Amino acid sequence: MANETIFKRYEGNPIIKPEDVAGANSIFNSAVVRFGKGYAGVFRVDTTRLFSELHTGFSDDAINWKINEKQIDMKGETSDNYKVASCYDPRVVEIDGTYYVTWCYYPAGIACHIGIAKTKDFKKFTQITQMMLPYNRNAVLFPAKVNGKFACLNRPSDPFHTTFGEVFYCESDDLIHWGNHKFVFGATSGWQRSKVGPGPAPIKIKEGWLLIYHGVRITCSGYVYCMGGAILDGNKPWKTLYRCKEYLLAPATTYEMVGDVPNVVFPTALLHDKKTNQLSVYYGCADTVVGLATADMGELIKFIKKNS
Ligand code: BMA
Repeated sequence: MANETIFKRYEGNPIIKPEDVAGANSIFNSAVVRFGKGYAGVFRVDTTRLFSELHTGFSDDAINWKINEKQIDMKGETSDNYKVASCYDPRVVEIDGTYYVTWCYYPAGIACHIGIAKTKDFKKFTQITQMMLPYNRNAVLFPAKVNGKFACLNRPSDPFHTTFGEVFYCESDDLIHWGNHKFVFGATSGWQRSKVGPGPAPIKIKEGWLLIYHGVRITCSGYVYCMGGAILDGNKPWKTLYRCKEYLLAPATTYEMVGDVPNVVFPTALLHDKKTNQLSVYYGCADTVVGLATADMGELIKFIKKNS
């Protein structure tokens, strides 16, 4: 299929559609992880009011999903405005048996920023804090502590459809107080000439951390979102060792090019099958549905290094 080099689209795409949940306008930019004998996820469901909600979902095979019709009932001291805050673009990561969800939301007017919550069972969710000050639109935790601290990649923003975007790193001892912010990388040229932001949680590899991210170019008729890949240093993840010049996936199918927001490939989750070394990336398509694409991890790492 068009523009596939390393990642190949799943032939049954899109795997999740709005008709999978009553009252949904669109389901996209969602996060899935391994959970028990199967898989669980936190899904961005935009309702027919065009209000964004976080819903849980479960699957035996990571392809066929049953998504909850009700939004997650968030507990915790900082969750007062959760239900009225339009919550979107979740990422989920497991650290030592606890699952952490980070997402963007608007608990105060137009000030988008980041919430963080934890769960062990995908039934009870407790918000830990509002982890980033406005304006920030994307945050994802590393799946393990880095130098003894929790670590996070994020993308500072503005209140609107930000024309800029760079990846930053920060760390925390307790998941509440975040600091020691560091610039990781910014926009360059071509498909990633306008802005970049972190995608799914990075995966630890021999060379460091494998990061899948989104890159945007602004064109005469709007923003075009593609997927890219980089390898960050293992101990100093703010140092970029390799960054692929080629995109890994660009909008080319009807479901990626046509939807509420055309021309969007927005990666938010990545599963690694250690037995087969296969990577499965879950990505939002045109802000309307969820797509799946797979790649061999060894091939991908070779490709990123060769085209860096
Ligand atoms: C980003 C986020 C995503 C969305 C994308 C394209 O800034 O808002 O939710 O997929 O824009 O519209």
